[in-house]
Amino acid sequence: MTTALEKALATIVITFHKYSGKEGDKFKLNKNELKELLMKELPAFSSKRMDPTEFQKIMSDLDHNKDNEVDFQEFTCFLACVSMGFDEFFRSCPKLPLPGK
Ligand SMILES: [Ca+2]
Repeated sequence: MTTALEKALATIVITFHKYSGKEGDKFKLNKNELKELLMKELPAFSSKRMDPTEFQKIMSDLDHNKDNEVDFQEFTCFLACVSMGFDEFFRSCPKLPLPGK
């Protein structure tokens, strides 16, 4: 049996590789791949923030080791930050939305 959390972890890995495998180093996201991932997989997060200057800032914030690519570790740091934002948001809700409900 797979739990919701296990599925979520698998989804993170699968989603990363779905985009990282498109161009160049298949284990890292380049600018194009990161942009596509954000627009398709996190539209609420990316919709208003994707002008070239803002995107360059996001890319540079995520790219800790400054190799112009976002590896899985850098990506999961970003997801941790997004998760913390979600946590703060849901604390103000009377009831947490549970998977499958
Ligand atoms: Ca990097």
